[in-house]
Amino acid sequence: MTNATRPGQFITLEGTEGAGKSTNLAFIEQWLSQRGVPLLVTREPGGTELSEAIRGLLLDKHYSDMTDLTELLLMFAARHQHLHRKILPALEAGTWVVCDRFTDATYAYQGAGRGMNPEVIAQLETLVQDDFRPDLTLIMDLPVATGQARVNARSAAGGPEVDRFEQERTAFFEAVRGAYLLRAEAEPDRYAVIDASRSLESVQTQTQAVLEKALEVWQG
Ligand code: Z5A
Repeated sequence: MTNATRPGQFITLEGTEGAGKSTNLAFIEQWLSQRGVPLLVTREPGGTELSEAIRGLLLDKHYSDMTDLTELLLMFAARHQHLHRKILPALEAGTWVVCDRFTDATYAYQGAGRGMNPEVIAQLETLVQDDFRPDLTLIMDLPVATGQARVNARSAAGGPEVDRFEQERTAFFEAVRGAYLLRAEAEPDRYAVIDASRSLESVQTQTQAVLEKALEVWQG
């Protein structure tokens, strides 16, 4: 099933830590549901029972000796299960799927962050997804320091503990951010870059403009 022939739309959200993906996801869910769009919200790594179990391994600080290739393969193992057991069946049934992170995150984190060869990532992408790609990807962009300050404030307020990725240094997240922006620049039709450093209200206004356009295109 190619992007052009599937009845549902596949939208992904990306960004560095603390960019506000979870916050914006709730807004997207509400905005689309109010317009009668059948919707499934999910996340990566995760989204199915098995993929969530793999997520547990990937985020667990206990596995500090995980090799970069193990990490990459686990990301794609979780993705194959998620794609075939949850995402594709929903899209085929005409449901829109909004996913918190997808393969752009692999290019950004495992590719630019960890230094894994992008050609190897591309081979795994083809193996796992064939030619399946998101219809639209929103990149929530903000300076790394701003995102880190938000995450620290959230932790100080009793939020979740930092995970294996959030322990990384600033340079790692700078590389991740740079990779996202390069991908958006290379394929402007698929990506929308949201200025996530702005107020919540401004982020929602930017997001709404992107969704309105997507809905218009989909309705033909
Ligand atoms: N990963 C990978 O390496 N490779 C892959 O292929 C995939 C994933 C798929 C888990 O992802 C990790 O998996 C991730 C990359 C890796 N690690 N990292 N980093 P995740 O998406 O579950 O984890 P996350 O990126 O760490 O999510 P997060 O820290 O929860 O960020 P968020 O969802 O973007 O932020 P938020 O919770 O919506 O907002 C953070 C705080 O900021 C919160 O207190 C909000 O109230 C506040 N906020 C949000 N928006 C605003 C605005 N506009 N102004 C002020 N304050 C705001």
